[in-house]
Order: sequence, then C-alpha cells, then structure tokens
Amino acid sequence: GKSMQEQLRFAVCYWHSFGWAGTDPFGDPSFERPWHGAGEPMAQALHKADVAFDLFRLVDTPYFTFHDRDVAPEGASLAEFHTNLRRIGEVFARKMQDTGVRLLWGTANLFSHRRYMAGAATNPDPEVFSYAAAQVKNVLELTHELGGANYVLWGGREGYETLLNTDLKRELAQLGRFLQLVVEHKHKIGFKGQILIEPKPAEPTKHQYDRDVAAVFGFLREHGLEHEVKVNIEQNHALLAGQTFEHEIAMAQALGIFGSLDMNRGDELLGWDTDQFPNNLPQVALSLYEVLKGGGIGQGGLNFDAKLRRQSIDPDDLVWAHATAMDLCAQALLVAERMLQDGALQRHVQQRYAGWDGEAGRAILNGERSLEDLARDVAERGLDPRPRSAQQERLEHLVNSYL
Ligand code: GCO
Ligand code: MN
Ligand code: MN
Ligand code: MN
Repeated sequence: GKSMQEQLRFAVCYWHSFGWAGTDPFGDPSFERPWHGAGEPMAQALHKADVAFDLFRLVDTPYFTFHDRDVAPEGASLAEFHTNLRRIGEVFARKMQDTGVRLLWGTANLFSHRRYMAGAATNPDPEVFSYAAAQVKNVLELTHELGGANYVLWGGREGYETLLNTDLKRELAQLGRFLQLVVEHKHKIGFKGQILIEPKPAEPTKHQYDRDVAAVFGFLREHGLEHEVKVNIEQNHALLAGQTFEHEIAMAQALGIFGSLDMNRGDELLGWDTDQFPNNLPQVALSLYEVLKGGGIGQGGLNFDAKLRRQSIDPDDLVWAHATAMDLCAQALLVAERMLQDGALQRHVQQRYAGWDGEAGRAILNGERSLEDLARDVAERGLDPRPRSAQQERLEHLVNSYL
C-alpha cells in the first residue's frame, strides 16, 4: 500500500529546522549554521534552501511548510521582499520538481516584525492591516503557484494585553474582514487549497482571539465563513488551551472544520509552547485514532511543527529527530488502525447510545416530542431509568492491548 509517509502526509517545517537559531528569552543563538551569521542575505537564503531540500530527501518527507520570512530575505521594502520571495519561489519550484517534495501549506509571518507588535489584522492602524494584506496576497499567490494543498493563518499577535487600550469589538470585526478578503482572493486566483486557521491561546498575546477550535468556529460562523475555512490543530496549543489534542481534533470534526495537524509535544505541567518533537506513542496513537474515526487526514497533513532543544546543536540531530518522529507517528498510525479495525471501542460506543437509534430516541431528536409529551411519556410508561456503567477503566486499559 501507500507508504506511511504518504498516508499521513508528513511535512517538515522550514522555520524550526532552518530559521530558529537556538535562542531563548535568556540566551543567544546556540546553533552555528552558516546562514545565521553575517553574509549576503540572498546567498544565505539559497544555501539554506539547498540544505532544506537535502534534509527533505534524507528523511523522505513528502511535504514541507514555510513562512515567507523563513525562506526569503526581508530587504529594505515590501517590494524588495516580494522580489526575493519570487526568486526563492522559482528555486523551490525547481527543487520540488527534482525531488518530488510537495508543499503542504504556505503562510505569512505577521508577528515577528515590530510593525506587527500590536497585531496585524487587529491593529489599531489600518495601514498595518493593509501591509499585512499585501504580505498575505504575495504568499497566497506563491502557495498557489507551487501547488500548495493548503494555506495557513496562525493568529500571531491577533489578541490583546489589556482591555484598557483595546476595542475588542472593532478588532474582531477587523479580523473577520481580513479573513473574508483572504477567502475572496483565494477564489479570484482559483486556488483550490484549503484555508486553515491555527488556534492558539495565551502566546504571544495574553488573550488570543483564536484561542481554540470552538472559539474559531464561533468566529467563522459570525462572519459566514464556516464553509470556507477549516483549522490546523497543534498538540501544544491544545494543551495550552486546557484541552487535549484528541479533544480539539474531535471537536473540529464534529463542527465540520477539521483540516490538518501540527504535530509536536508540550509538557503538560510546564504549560508553554515548547514545540518539542513528539515522542509519546500512546498519546500520538490516541490522536490518530480520532483522525481515523473522523475519516482520515484528507487534504491536510501531519506537519512536524517541532524544534530541536537548544543544546542539540549537531546538524545530525535534526535528521535524527525528524526520522524518529516520523517512525513514531507511523507506529502510532498502526496502533490507531488496530483500534479501529478491532472495533471493540466503537462497539461499546454504539451500544452506549443505542437507545437514541430506537423509535423513542429518534422521535425526540426529530423534534416530534415537546417537553409536555416527554413528561406524559414518563408518567404513562412509568419510566425510571437505571444508571449504567460507562466502563471507563476497562476501555482505557483496553487501549494498552493495541500498543
Ligand atoms: C507556534 C505556532 C507557529 C505556527 C506557524 C504557522 O508555535 O506558535 O505553532 O509555529 O504554526 O507560525 O503560522
Ligand atoms: Mn503550529
Ligand atoms: Mn506551537
Ligand atoms: Mn510552532
């Protein structure tokens, strides 16, 4: 059959692998990569692209992902940035042709530069909104030209620190307008990829508008975009929102907006977006089980939004981390498939809700029974339901038998 890589549509991200230099709030760069030092920016970007595609081939990834700023030098103006981006885009197109590596999604960095310190679409200054719009137009078009399967919008600094200087209602309206413009342009240029919002709470702003799947869905509904935009769900972000990855996946599926996965691992108790490589088999298996139950990964994929720890400074560490993470996810997929094929879990769920498939249950859901009808049913039929065990411990233990 199809390789695991293809089945899960693995992607390697450009920013953590080649952008991040091992800095933290207290420390300077710890990685010594040629393109992090001084040098002619375009020459460095081209060198970085060579190394990137070498890694893609080494770990045999079918897809990659990038931000505009990861791949091309900023230059002195947006026009210059655009020219640089086009040039790298041509290099990518050639390398993609040569290697067969495809683009899972592109995205614009609307959060690193200080012009975005008060947000992009939600900025109090409409000129910043316009600048962000111009930036997204460029990357969306490039993503389209490179045959990208999706386009991601992570709400970088779309949020606020204090209400004392913030008009929350206006900012939400601005964000809605921004998203509508992106969707309009997608249709105008004929991009068939899926637009995805990536929810995240608490970082970088205290109150992120797109904090979790449910919040994003409410927002999409408010702006009539629930059939146009889906979500890219990240493990770390789900934890930060006080959810689990599985929960966010299941919620997105239930609401019809499941799109794609950013796979990584956060520390449950330390609660920060550390973007570590996934390394916990049961955890990944449970999330892939939810994905499979809901019909699979579709045109999304499994993007390793993961970075090396600051002390893993050997270039080989990067290869090792990706290769082992892919192997882990492939194993987890086998576990998830066993869980699904065996069927014991789903049979339990089916039995648990069986009453709703009967005549009485269906009549309630179809709107055929009023509160008065139900009260009469209870009285006439002398209903006195007996509580049943949910068998939680048994089922949780059963999961171990699939590992
Ligand atoms: C994070 C986010 C980002 C986004 C990426 C896409 O760690 O805060 O996951 O990495 O995925 O920037 O825009
Ligand atoms: Mn992410
Ligand atoms: Mn993250
Ligand atoms: Mn990330």
